[in-house]
Amino acid sequence: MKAQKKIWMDGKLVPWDDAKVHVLTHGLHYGMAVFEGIRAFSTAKGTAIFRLDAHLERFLNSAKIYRMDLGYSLKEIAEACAELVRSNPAKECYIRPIAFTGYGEMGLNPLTSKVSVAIASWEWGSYLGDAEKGVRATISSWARIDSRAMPVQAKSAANYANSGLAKMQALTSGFDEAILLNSEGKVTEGSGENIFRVKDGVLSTPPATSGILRGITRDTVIQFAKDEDITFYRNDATREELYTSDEVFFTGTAAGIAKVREIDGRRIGYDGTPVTNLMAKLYDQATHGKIKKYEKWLTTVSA
Ligand code: PPE
Repeated sequence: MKAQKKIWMDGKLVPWDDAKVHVLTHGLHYGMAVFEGIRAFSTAKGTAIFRLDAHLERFLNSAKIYRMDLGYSLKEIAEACAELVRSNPAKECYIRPIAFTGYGEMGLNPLTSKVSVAIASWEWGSYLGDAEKGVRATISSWARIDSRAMPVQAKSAANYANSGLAKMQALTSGFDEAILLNSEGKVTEGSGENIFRVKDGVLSTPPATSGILRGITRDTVIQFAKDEDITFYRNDATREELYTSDEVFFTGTAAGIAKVREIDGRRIGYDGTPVTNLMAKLYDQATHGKIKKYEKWLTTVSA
């Protein structure tokens, strides 16, 4: 990671190297942290953050689920993100707001800990390897956490222990990414992305109730499908339905739209990937301010 100049911490910009926490920070021990992943892109009008409000709404909802009082409004956090991007050298960047129970009290009870909020930004390139070649994925033996045990729709650090285990298993077995099934054996998502498939021209993705994080990129692709008159369903899929799909792709802020070329040794998309390609093209153009009707999704932060 290339250091930037500033990090926003509890209301002010501090030098990158000074953005530190104590080792007895409550959230580090007990997993009480919620975060976001947002991207800023270059557009003809300057640097712009993509779907900032949608990301911050999810951030506030994650905090609400965990009873964390952030002490800042959506507008205040949005302004802080903008100020941070303006202060750092990397303009096309990844933005990471995080809220966590801070230093002061130990013991499981999170209610007595003060909540800290921080925002960092840095340059983050290709996330799942070579986009042109496509991703080699595997179905994980780790099941996706169940909302009876953890609030899966909160983007909380604790949930990522599940993702991390699946990711390590995939990488050490020679794959690029894991696909997690839920406790009923239905497809949920990747370790850090949602998943879509195409069969006979029909685009589909698992419903929120399957146990996924409801992705903003997923929502963006659903909007593209509507606008392009592509038949689209939210429906459950089994592993074998993925194996026999015409196309499969991942969506996420870090990953973008990432084509899957193989799942557990079964080749996917060998007859071409027209829907994936269209979605990737629209996403690239929309994020860079090249499609008028999607300009509403961009918040320009610097000229
Ligand atoms: N599911 C999971 C589990 C997930 O982590 C992400 C984003 C998504 C779906 C897609 O959500 P969205 O970005 O709103 O389309 N993963 C973030 C964290 C990646 C990381 O390694 O850190 C991201 O892409 O920013």
